[in-house]
Amino acid sequence: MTPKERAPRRRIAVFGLGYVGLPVAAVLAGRGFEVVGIEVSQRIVEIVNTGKIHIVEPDLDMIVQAAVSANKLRATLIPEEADAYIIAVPTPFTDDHQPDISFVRTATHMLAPLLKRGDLIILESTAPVGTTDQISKWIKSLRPDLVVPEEEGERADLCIAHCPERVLPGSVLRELVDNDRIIGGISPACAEEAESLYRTFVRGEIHLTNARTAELAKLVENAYRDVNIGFANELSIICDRLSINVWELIMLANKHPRVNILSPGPGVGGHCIAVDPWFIIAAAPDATEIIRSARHVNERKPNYVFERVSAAAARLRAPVIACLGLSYKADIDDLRESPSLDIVERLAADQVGELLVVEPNLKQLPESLTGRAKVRLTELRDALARADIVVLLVDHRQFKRIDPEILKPKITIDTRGVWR
Ligand code: SAJ
Repeated sequence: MTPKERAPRRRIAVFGLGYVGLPVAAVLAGRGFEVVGIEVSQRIVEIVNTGKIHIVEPDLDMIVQAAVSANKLRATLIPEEADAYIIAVPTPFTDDHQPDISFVRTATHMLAPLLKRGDLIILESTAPVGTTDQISKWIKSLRPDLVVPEEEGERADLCIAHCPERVLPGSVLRELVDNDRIIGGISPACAEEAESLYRTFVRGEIHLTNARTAELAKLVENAYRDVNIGFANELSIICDRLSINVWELIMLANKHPRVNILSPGPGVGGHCIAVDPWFIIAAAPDATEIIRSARHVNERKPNYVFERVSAAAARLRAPVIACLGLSYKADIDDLRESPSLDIVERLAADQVGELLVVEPNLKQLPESLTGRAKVRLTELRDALARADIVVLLVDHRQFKRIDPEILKPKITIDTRGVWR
């Protein structure tokens, strides 16, 4: 079906109202589409339908509230018919680092019975190479009455494309609109159809390609960042050995016009950078030496920090340790794959001292730390007053404002270079 033959798209169903799906749904609703979010969590459905949000993300609450009040956005547990379907569900990995696309499969099975000629299906979730083709294959078997797109095939009943999300948690709404986008269609016509929808809210350039290239491009963006951070983390360990300040070193090296080293930290967290490189490794295990090594360097960094803190604590009789931050990065509440949480869990398990955990974005400790003796969520001021050792794990804005005088008598371990 050509664009001229079909009615304009008005209704959009977004599968998954998480860190990606909810902002996309709200932004599309703000452009006048009738958007329904399909969620497996009853709690999230209820929160969104009251115009509220279940994550910490600047300004998202305002646009969700506006979209729900205008009756342009609602959430439901049961899939509903639409003109375009956007899949924004998690794509985690299994225990042995193999990609798990079962949520994509479930979403495809949920939307397949609702499909009609002219519909558009977009995969936003980061996914291993071949997932978009796989969606097409699933639909082909579930709906033999519809012609699915094949490469170069222009006369299909459906359009299927991959528009990998690129937003940075903490700046999602700005990046959703301003970032360039890559759109990979199963056929060129699919890419163009997806582009016409994304053009309604994307101000950045939109680059069209095939689905497999778009899938790998997204994985490569995150693997590139992981390799660069791995390099910085390796430098931080070398510098500790040589008694050189790694922050000064990187700042100086970056004065070269063609050098841009990222920052070391306690490790790499989040649901993307710590996960996506494994999708490339799984696809080409014997050809991914650099990507794999960077993963290993970054995965080992929390243990390195843990050992530094343990060594400092071992020198004191009853050490009180302030652990500043639990989230995987600054100014958000997301704990997924968080190296800071990993470090605090290890310190708690080893009972290296009394742990005063400061996390301004959480109201209570995560389950893994609840009920542990000598671990409690503490206000920043109280933690700084009592601690012998202050470990900065996340560069939250509250921690950047700490008066250096307060820290002077204490042992400080600054994993982010905030107090350099
Ligand atoms: N980190 C460092 N040093 C740095 C930068 C980051 O240690 O110099 C750490 C952070 O503290 C964090 C982790 O890396 O633990 C990842 O944080 P991040 O800010 O680099 O990235 P994410 O995971 O929040 O978002 C990334 C982004 N990808 C790229 O920048 C290439 C975002 O654009 C993607 O949309 C997102 O992954 C995603 O969903 O894939």
